[in-house]
Amino acid sequence: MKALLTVATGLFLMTASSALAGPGHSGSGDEMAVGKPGEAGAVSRTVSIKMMETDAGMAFKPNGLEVKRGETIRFEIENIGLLEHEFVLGTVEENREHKGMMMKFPEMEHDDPNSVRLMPDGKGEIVWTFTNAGTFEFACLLPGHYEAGMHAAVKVTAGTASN
Ligand SMILES: [Cu+2]
Repeated sequence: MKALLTVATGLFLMTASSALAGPGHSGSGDEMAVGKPGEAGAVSRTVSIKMMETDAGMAFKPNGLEVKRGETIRFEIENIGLLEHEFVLGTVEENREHKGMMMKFPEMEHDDPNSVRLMPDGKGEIVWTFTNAGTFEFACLLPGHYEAGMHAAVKVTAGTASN
């Protein structure tokens, strides 16, 4: 009975996380509104992102980013804080939904190409191509962290990248 319950829980979590992927995720590889995983060879810029706690709450540095549509960015992400943090790229709506799931399942693991979760002193990297113009964000969706200040706008402008 116990084993059955575990299996059922696992299935539920899998269903829950595929529901999170949202429109546009299925059927088109990993393409999302915010873009898609990039090729290392196409990187035009490296952006260092630090995650930390501050006197006022928690933060990303820098606290915002502007890119051109078509640009491929290498994010070098470092957790210089004392708590676990994550970096999730998406639309504000996707992140809000995802945040709700994280409240219910704080230990939820995700292995999505648009996110990285780091322990203190941890470092990670995401190479991402921004395929659509608009305002997106990167955020930490661990319970309470978004509210403490861990979200930053990514503005993708319509001009085409020169590379
Ligand atoms: Cu955080």
